[in-house]
Amino acid sequence: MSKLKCMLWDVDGTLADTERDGHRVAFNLAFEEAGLDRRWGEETYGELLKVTGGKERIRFDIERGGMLGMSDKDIASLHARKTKLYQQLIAEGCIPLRPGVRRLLESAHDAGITLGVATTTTPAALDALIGHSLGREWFDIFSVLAAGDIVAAKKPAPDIYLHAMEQLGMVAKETLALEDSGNGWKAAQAAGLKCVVTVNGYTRNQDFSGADLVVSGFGEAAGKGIEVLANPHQMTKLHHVELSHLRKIMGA
Ligand code: XBP
Ligand code: MG
Repeated sequence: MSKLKCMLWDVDGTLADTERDGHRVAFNLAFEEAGLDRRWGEETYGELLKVTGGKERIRFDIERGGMLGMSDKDIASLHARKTKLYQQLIAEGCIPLRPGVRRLLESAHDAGITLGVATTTTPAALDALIGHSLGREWFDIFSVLAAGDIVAAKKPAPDIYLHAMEQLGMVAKETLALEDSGNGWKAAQAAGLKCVVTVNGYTRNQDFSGADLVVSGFGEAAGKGIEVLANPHQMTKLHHVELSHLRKIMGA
């Protein structure tokens, strides 16, 4: 009997590379519309990603002197506009799923594994990505969509994972997290979960010590093969990540 009963997926950076060309662009458009002279370049945004949550990221930038004199209400309305602009970008189809994501999701679903989302992003942004990049049927396939302010503390706190598991009635030893960032890995680890990390340009050099597998992507059988950055379960011939590898990580 497999020990892998549930997979909890991070969203930004894991399902799709949404940060640089999605969220960052939407933040900058919102700043421009609001008459603010702040713009987040690609490198600056990479530094700002250490702060999870869009409202929290704006507040952090204000506190370090980026945009002065904004109240919490101003931040909330600026962020609400950013979310609308992000939804429009996603609806235009500018952000595809990362390689192997759909294949792994489908094979897990076919195998009867419970699937859920555990993300920091705003529910409306999550809905846009699911609806446009994955397909509307996934609103029914995912058994939980845990997102944004539903918990008091965002990643790296474990709260969103604990919340998702509670909603599903799942326990940590049967649940695998899929993440792309150091903050996400820390959240999964603190929730007691095993975790596979699929890095991207922003997260490649972050600390994933202790993670169960760190790869450059999930890859595809027909692709050129993934780069394996950490493989503590010593799986051989890892050209792309398959469900069998994830089962092995869970111990079955
Ligand atoms: C990523 C985040 C989010 C997004 C922006 O979360 O930290 O804040 O950058 O989204 P995860 P919002 O990788 O856990 O999905 O502006 O909607 O917060
Ligand atoms: Mg992420």
